[in-house]
Amino acid sequence: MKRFNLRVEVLAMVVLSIAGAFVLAGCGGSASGDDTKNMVYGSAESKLSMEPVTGPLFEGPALSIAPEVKPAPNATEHRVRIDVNHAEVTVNDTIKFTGWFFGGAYPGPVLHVRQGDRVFFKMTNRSNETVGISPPSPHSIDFHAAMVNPKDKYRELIPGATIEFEWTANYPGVYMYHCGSPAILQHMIYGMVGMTIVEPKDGYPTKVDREYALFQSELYLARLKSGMYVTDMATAKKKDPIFVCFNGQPFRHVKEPLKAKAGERVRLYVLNSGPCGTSSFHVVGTLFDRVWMEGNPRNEMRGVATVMLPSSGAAIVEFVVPEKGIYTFVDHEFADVEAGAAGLIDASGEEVAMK
Ligand SMILES: [Cu+2]
Repeated sequence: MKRFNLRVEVLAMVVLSIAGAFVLAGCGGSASGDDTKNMVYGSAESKLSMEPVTGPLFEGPALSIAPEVKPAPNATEHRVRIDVNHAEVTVNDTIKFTGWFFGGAYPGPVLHVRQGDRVFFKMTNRSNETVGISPPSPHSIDFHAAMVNPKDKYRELIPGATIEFEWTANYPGVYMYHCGSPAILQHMIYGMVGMTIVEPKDGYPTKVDREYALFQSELYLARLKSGMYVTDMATAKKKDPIFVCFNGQPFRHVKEPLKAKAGERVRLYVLNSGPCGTSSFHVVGTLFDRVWMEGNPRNEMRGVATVMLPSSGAAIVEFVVPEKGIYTFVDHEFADVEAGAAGLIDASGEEVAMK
């Protein structure tokens, strides 16, 4: 009898295991189904021209300047222009340097679209407009959010040249774009970096009260005898930045805190541009309720204190402001905090009811 029971139990376990495996396989099938079926591969060859361009350095409703994240336009096709220029940029009260920029901004404009959208992109290398500031130079763009032939779409533009190409945002996420002209390190430390946000087709699974873009990047500068500052490849090669910035300046958001209220849910699109170091992103006084690595909600972690971002890596982090206060965000690699990688979220004002 005892033996019979044992056999029944073993049999039952085998049946349950097989049934469980079928259930899991079914779930797994839907959870990890073939995303690539709905993706768009291939696009028309890029077009080059030499027509003179005037007007603003960036154009398109899908673009905004960090920390602002404008909503993705309600369209499935986006006309986007981001031109390259050379200009002087202010680092802090005493330091300026001549950099190379996308859309005249450091970091370049945030491009915000939805998964499946088509981007019709146009870029002119306008470095020939400011010969007095800095010699013209070839430039290019590399969108990490795109899946295209780099040899065609990411080709180098001589000064004055324009490129047009299109790409489809296949994956939701937060992705870097940067100049890919050699030496890439040089073009990146000159300031040729920016962020693309691709929202999931059906939106995010959470609703937030505030959202901000935080773009971390390193500056490598040397002081000349004249007192001027210039970009410095020697310290870049040693990975020894003079400044580490959120949104283009060291300690920028200490001077200009991001606003929130106690009780609110805040979403940060955090990208570590590098180009040489990692970021250990942390907000003092709270835990991340959601972390979506690379900005894709399928790559989810919960209850996270610190998120590790490689060079060019990103995450969306969300948290609830637990009570009134001022919350500091940092790269928890504290040498980077000394160099400027810290900012504030000011939630000292009125509070709202927790949802
Ligand atoms: Cu460049």
